[in-house]
Amino acid sequence: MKLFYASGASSLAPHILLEESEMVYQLERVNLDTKKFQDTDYNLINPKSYVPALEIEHGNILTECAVILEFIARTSPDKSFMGAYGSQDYWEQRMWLNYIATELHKNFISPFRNGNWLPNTVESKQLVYQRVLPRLKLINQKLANQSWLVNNQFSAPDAYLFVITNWLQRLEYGFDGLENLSLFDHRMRNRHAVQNVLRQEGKPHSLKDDKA
Ligand SMILES: N[C@@H](CCC(=O)N[C@@H](CS)C(=O)NCC(=O)O)C(=O)O
Repeated sequence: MKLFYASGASSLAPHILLEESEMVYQLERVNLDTKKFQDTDYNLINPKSYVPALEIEHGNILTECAVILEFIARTSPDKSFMGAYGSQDYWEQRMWLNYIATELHKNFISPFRNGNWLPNTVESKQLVYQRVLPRLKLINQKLANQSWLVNNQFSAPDAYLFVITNWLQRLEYGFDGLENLSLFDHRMRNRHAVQNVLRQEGKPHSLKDDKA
């Protein structure tokens, strides 16, 4: 399997799950400014023009972060990254994956890269925060009495949530009123696999705009 990623982008979630899985995988770093990896046009791999993408065998590409996370979970069933299909845990994990993808991920990144639909201004940054804060508070509440999102065990949506808590820091929103999320972020950073991945990925991807 080969993961196409950009440092610190949402591809961080499948990267963490791959590392946690202890499976053999390869990485291909994509430059989101040029949409190239090595000297190749990344749009040939993923015409949607974004990361993550996971090549599961030559020419067979999966996209969409939540789907890739579920695929990795299914490929390493002994790790319990997702419950058995149809179980209560499974449906809760599906709900969180969808919630993070639609309510947080896409609301979060809008203003911070050239070419996105909101200009990169102070006002945009405040608008984004107003939009995501109630959603973050809901998760903060959920984490009041448990360490992980579902059944108090690390699972696929936790890897995705870490992308968001990592962005909260990177975009300097901080964790005011979100103390349980801050503790969650610490728990994630203490995981061996997460430390490996952060070390491997290095500095966040955009050089044009440090807030991207
Ligand atoms: N719907 C996609 C969205 C992926 C996405 O927005 N990826 C961002 C990075 S977090 C990206 O590569 N954007 C392209 C760009 O910034 O040029 C998913 O859920 O995986």
